[in-house]
Amino acid sequence: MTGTLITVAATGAEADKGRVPALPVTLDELTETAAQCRRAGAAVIHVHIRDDDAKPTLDVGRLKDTVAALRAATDLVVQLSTGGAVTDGFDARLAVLDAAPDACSLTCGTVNFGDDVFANPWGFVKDLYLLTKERSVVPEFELFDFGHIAALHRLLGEFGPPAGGHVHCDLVMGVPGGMPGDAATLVAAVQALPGGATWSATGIGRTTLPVLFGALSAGGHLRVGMEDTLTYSRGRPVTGNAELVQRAADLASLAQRPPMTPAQAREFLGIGPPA
Ligand code: KMH
Ligand code: ZN
Repeated sequence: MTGTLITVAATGAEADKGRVPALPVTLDELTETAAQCRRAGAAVIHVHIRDDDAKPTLDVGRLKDTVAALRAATDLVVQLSTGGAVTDGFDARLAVLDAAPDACSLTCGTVNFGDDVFANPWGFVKDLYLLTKERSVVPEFELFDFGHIAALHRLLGEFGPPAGGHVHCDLVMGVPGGMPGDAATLVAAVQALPGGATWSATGIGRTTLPVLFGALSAGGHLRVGMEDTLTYSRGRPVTGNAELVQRAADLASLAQRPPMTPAQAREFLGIGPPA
């Protein structure tokens, strides 16, 4: 059994800074959060950025500055979101790779997303996958529902293995409109993954803990962070990303699978040394 890969999804595109003051939205806040989360046990940071008004943006110049600042502040694997916000267009989402991150998210299908739709039609998924291979950016396959797993099989069957040669997935569970965040669903999803694939899981909102415990017991890895969860326990807002990482690291250690270092994570995911 390997150690546990812990990814922190620190900001997301949905939470409102006005309502959630602890959300890291400036570059300084993000690098400070990254350093704290590294100390707490994170090995990968999943990154969404905000503009000067704290609104989500995919501005490539800002993304480049963010990648550089995170690399200067930490040795974390930098995984940029290509999902962005539900309002972002496909061209802007493809252009995220111009910022030359270590890794990126790659959602394998469309899903209802609360009252919105997170659009990932096959043509876009295919174009993004081919671009990750061309640019040698290691994708993490984001799976919000079972149809996304079918699309992942098709992607690998038609276009071969990803950059780095290893398939790592993230089960994003408990999104209103996606698969539920419970143990039975988690086990069924894991059984449907391509052979040899590794996986992390994250549960949105109140599904955080069931999914975390389920993933640890099923041999998976963990994603936590304020993109996915804004309360630490019932009625108690999260004070910052680091306490979510610390809780995940403590539970992983209790499960005899302590957190991987970023160097171990790079080897595990097929990502080369830091640029
Ligand atoms: N913000 C969601 C619409 C990703 O980062 O790749 C999409 C998302 C997935 O967060
Ligand atoms: Zn995201």
